[in-house]
This record gives sequence, structure tokens and C-alpha cells, in this order.
Amino acid sequence: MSRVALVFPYFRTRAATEMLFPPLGAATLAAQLRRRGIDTRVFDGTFGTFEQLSADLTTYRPDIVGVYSMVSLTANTLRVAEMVRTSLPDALLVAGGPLPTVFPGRYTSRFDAVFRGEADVSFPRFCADYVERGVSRTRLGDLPLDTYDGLFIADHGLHVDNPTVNHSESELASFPLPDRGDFDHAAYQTEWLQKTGSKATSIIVTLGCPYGCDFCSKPIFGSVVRRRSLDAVFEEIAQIRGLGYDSLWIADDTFTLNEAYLTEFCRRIAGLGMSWSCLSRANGISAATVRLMKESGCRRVYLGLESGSQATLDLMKKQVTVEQGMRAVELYHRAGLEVAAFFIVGYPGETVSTIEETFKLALALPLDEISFNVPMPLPGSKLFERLGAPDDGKDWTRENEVTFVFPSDIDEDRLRRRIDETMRVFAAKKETSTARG
Ligand code: B12
Repeated sequence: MSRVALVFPYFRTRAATEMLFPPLGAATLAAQLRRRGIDTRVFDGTFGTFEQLSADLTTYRPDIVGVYSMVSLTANTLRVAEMVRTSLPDALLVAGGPLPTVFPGRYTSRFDAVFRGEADVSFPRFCADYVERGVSRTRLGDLPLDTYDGLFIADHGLHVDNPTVNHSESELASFPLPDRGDFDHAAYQTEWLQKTGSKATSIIVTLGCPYGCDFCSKPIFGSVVRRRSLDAVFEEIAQIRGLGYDSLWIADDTFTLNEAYLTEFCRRIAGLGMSWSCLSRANGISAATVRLMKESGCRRVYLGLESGSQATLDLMKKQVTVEQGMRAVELYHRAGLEVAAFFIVGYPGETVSTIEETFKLALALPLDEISFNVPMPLPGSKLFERLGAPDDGKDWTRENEVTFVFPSDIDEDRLRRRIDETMRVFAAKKETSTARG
């Protein structure tokens, strides 16, 4: 029997900002592979160690090892690849996920193949063909390589660079639900219960984002928005509830974009005893919809307000105004929802005074949580194209640190001090308002 291993090479760091979710990409691919009758196991490193993962993987003896990667997982990805090469020399090594999608060439010296973009159909079909036809890793040319969407190979004398795909709504509706069977749900739930009092997990309901923010990269889902069938979504939610979760963290880029769809979602989730949170935008939401969100169990909305300076928002190509952001916060707050806001400070082109406008705004609004980041030139973003790769010795692996990975005129120490001060003032303000009840 042939076996496929899917590895999520993340080992929890216990950083204060850490949020733990089972990797949905691996769950999605596992469901598709199992539907094709392929013995598949997901190796989620989150609660274990590299050594444990290596031992478990070697014991499983997979024919194909697929590894998910993104900017913050680069070092771990390469470490897993080296380990597989040594312990399982015949296993086919395949990389996928956001960073391999943007920089497939960086992976070809360690991986036999890379899948770029949405791999729901292409990777499982490739695996099925590989095992059914008895192909080995040095004979990939025996497969119809030009038929797999997003496949990239530059090794063993082969050069394949197939276009990526964004699956249509009807294709998405025909896919199996993500298979969450291999995750340590007890560990995830304990973690969330301790931190927030509820047991949350992530779900993807809509794919894609039509906006073109300067700092954002949309490596997998791209710009074309697709909404999943709500029947499938609610079947998935029933499964999630069956696993013991009582809260959803909707990971969509733009969940609140379509009010009719959102309204129907609210109508169907109301009464399920499931709280939920999502990302929203500063524009395009009515007071009536916000009330419905609250009534249906929405607890918290995350807004990327980014800046208190219109000039900076324009630099970021946010396509919203500072006033729209303020109004959105008020709207959600008045409806009784918690509002969290993300801000970016130190954007290329910013001055000390525009940064101060952001701190001022963050303290003026009725927010429940705030966070400040310095810009991170994500591969695939316009910002990255302008700034290029990070400075030597600096990388993206540190989650949410105030460190510029590109040359900047902004005084990093001063900025860090101002962020700390603002966070302290915010915490004191929140304490006072809680005490007042
Ligand atoms: C949920 C999420 C998180 C969650 C949890 C992640 C988790 N445990 O899975 C949290 C909040 C913790 C998080 C944190 C961060 N995230 Co995040 N996150 C996302 C988000 C919104 C959705 C991911 C998801 O669940 N997708 C749904 C599944 C189904 O899609 P998928 O995983 O991409 O899988 C598909 C393909 O990639 C492919 N695939 C996946 N795995 C594999 C494996 C193989 C072998 C193959 C062949 C194919 C393949 O097939 C799948 C099906 O089509 C994405 C944005 C997005 N829309 O993709 C950003 C995203 C992945 N995050 C990103 C970033 C930068 C971060 C942070 C570094 C941010 C920060 N500054 O702290 C941290 C790093 C945390 C860490 N642990 O390392 C970037 C990555 C950019 C890049 N080029 O690498 C993204 C793309 C957002 C963006 N706009 O740039 N994130």
C-alpha cells in the first residue's frame, strides 16, 4: 500500500502573539487524497518536536512526503527536507503553500517537485498517478507532467512550470470537506480555553480578495472572490462542533464583502451555540448587517485599520479613508461587538508625524485589542517588488517583531518605545473602562 505524508513544519513557540490552528491546507489535501483511496497521514508539528516528527515520519515510511511552507516556516521546511532525504532516501519530496508558490525555484534543490497555488485537485491526482503507475522520484518524466495545474519542476533534467488555478465555485462545491481527523484537538482546545474561555478553530468560507493593498500578497487564493456553498460550510461547521469546538475563527480575507451571503450565513449560524469572529473592512457594511452579525453569535471583528494618516493609507493603497475606519469601529462597537484593530507603523514614505497620527487614532477609538507591526515586505506583494529581499541576516521568521527587514530612516528603538508606551496607555484605558463597567 502506498502512503502519502503531509507535514506542517510548525512547532509552537509560545510567543505571546501565537495563535494555534490546525493547518487547513493539509486537512484539505488529506480529504482529497483519501477520497482517491490513498493512505494518507497528516503530521502536524504544532505540539511536538522536530525529533518526534522525524521518528513518526520515518516509522510511517511514506512514498511521498508533502511539506507545507510559508515565510515563517522556511528554516523548518528545509530541515524537514534534509531529514527526509537522509531517513527516507526514496521518498518523493514535494513542497506547497504560500512561499513555494511565490518562489518555487528556491525549493527545487531540496524538493523533487513544487505545487504552486490551489493544489486541491492537481497534487492528489499527481500522487495517485505516481503510485498507480509505479513511478520513482528519478523518473517523474514518465508522468503526464503538463497536466497538473501549478506543478513546477526544475530537476532530474526536467523543466515544468504549469500555470496555477483558482477553482470555481462549482468545483469547490464538489470537493470533500477538509479532513480534520489527524489533529490533536484536545491540545488545541485546551490552549484556546485557557487563553480566551472558548474553544475556537479556523475555517475558510470565502476565497480570494478583490483589493490590491500594497503590503499584501495573495499567493494562493488570488483576487477572484469565490463563495463556498453554505450547505457545505454548515456541514463542516457541524463536524467542527462534533469535534468539541464552540467557536469559529473565520480566516477569510474579506468575509463581510457580500452582504446577502453574510446575512444568510448569520441566519444559519444563529442558534447553533457557536460564537464566531472574522476579519472585516472599514467600508461596505450596514448597521443592520452588523446587528445581525451580533445576534447570530459574532463576538469579535478584526479590522486592518493600518494607519491614522490618510497619506499613509493612500501609500498603502487601502482604498479607504481614516473616517471610514473610525465609522466602522463605532458601528461594530455600538452593536456590542468586540473590535480588534491592526496597525502598521513605519511604512516606507511615512514620517514621525504620520506615525504619531496612528498612535493617536488607536487610543481614541473604542477598541478592545490593538496591535502594531512594522511593514513586512511579503513575497508576492507590491511592497516586496519595490523593496526587494530583506537585508542580510534579517528575515521574516520572527513573528510580529518590531524590526525592519529593509533599510529605513525610522529610528527603530524610538518606534519600539512609542509602541510600548501606546500599548501601556491602551491597557490602562481598558482597565479603567472595565472597572467603570
Ligand atoms: C489562517 C492563517 C494564519 C493563522 C494560522 C495558520 C495555520 N495554522 O494554518 C495564524 C493567524 C496563526 C497565521 C499566522 C501567520 N501568518 Co498566516 N495566514 C492564514 C490565512 C489567512 C489562511 C490560511 C489557511 O488556512 N488557508 C486555507 C487552506 C485551505 O489553504 P492553504 O493552507 O494555502 O493550502 C492550499 C495550498 O497552499 C496548497 N498546499 C498547502 N499545503 C500544501 C502542501 C503540499 C505538499 C502541497 C503540494 C500543496 C499545499 O494546497 C492547499 C489547498 O489548495 C493565510 C491567507 C490565505 N488566504 O491563504 C495567511 C498567510 C498564510 N499567513 C501569512 C503570514 C505572513 C503569517 C505570519 C508570518 C504573520 C505574522 N507577521 O505573524 C504568521 C506566521 C505564523 C506561523 N505559525 O508561522 C502569509 C504567508 C505569506 C507567504 N508568502 O509565505 C499569508 C499567505 C497571508 C498573506 N496575505 O500574506 N496565519
